[in-house]
Amino acid sequence: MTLDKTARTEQRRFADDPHRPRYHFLPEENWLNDPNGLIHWNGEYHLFYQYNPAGPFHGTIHWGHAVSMDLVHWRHLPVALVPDPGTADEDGCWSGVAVDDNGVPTLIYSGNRDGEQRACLAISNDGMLTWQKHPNNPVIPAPPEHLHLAQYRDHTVWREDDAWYQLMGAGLEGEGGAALLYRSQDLRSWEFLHPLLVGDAQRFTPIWTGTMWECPDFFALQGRHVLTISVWDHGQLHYSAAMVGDYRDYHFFPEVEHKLDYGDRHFYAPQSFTDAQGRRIIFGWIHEGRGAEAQLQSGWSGVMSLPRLLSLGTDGQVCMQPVPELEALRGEHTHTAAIDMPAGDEIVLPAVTGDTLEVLVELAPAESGRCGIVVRRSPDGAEATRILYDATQHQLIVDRTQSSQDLATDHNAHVAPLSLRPDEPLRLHIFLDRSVLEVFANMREAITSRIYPTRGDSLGVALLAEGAQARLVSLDAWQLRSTWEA
Ligand code: DQQ
Repeated sequence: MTLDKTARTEQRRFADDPHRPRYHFLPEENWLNDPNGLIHWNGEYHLFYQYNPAGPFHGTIHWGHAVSMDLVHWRHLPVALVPDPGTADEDGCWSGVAVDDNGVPTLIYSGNRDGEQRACLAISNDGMLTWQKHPNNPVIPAPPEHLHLAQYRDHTVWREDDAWYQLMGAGLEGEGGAALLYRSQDLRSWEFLHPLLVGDAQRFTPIWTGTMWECPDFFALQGRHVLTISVWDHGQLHYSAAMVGDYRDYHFFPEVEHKLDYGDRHFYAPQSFTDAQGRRIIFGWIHEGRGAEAQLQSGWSGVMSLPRLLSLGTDGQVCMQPVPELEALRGEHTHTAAIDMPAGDEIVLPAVTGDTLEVLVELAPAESGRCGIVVRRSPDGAEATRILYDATQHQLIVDRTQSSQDLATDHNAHVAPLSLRPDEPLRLHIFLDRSVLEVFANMREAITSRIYPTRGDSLGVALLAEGAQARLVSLDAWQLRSTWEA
């Protein structure tokens, strides 16, 4: 990342912070939440995000803005949207999207006023450096009258059959989350059509979808349609979910429904976009896993996930993989050849150590027991984060029970269903960036997590088999470079 003077000052300020990521995107300081307005414009990737310049937990939400040529190295740009007193967004510029309106970059976002959110619009005439809000904001002044809405905000907008279409996230009293479909000719005047889909808060299988769907996103993928939502309930952020199915006559017929990432609120409010190469790329907000006081003291909160490429897996589910551009971060490489992993002991890999690592590991599990890899391990094993495949339970687990001796940080395990076929190896692709851990397994599951080891020597990597012998097929590890150095 090329840094201006302010950014350099911030980097010096945080130089001794052992939890601050080195290659994930985050603002120079203070609060980040949802990715917004993702768009590939004139060869540059634009990332807007929910940003609170007053610090974690105080003040109003703005739109931060950054730009990148390669999805990896970002340059901070001036704050894009600031709440304006006396207008529809005076209490915050909440989440939304960017579209190309015949050459004019246009934002649709939720203006927040007096606890209500309404669709607002802003355009840019100078290549997205400054934004002019529409004088008649909000462009959708009120929700549909006949619906009993408990919640109403967030947007996705697309072009179809010579018109613009929009989904707004909602919660219907006594029913569940919903995505409300609107149509417009000009992005400024919107006609409500009907709910594209309504959830059922009383249904718990295959997953529960809560009482409100935040940040709906809707797009075509490999001949099918995907709706992603963020599951909200009475102020609690739960997880992001994906539904895959067919879109016909302005209705959506989902057939497959699953959690998008099993790190729950550590991959929340995701938003995706299509780049010039036709790739569908998604970012999510990686929530903190430590208390409010620790966030206030650190001076920053919230991290953007790595960009992930979306595809449909052989199981019909949405699959996320880190984009190949991330290979640009690779530094020193180590390869570990095949070895047997007897049940019981952890096998420390002395050549692989650090807190900013990419690891590609292939293991042959037994038919029972657990095997995996340990990261951020102190030499005595007192702190350790275990990433394990449980062959009996058919689960991938990020075990955080010993991740930190700071008991005020999250210690629960994250668990994803994962059934390997007979003879199918466990293939883990792991990105460790100090307090951030992103794990991708077998082109199927993802677990994003946060860990806060307290010890400076919690840098070790080890292999682990429990209950049955396993085998390491191969392990490649790279030290990853910081994107914060010029
Ligand atoms: N965050 C935004 C809302 C969205 C929520 C406000 C999801 O627009 O519903 O910052 O994290």
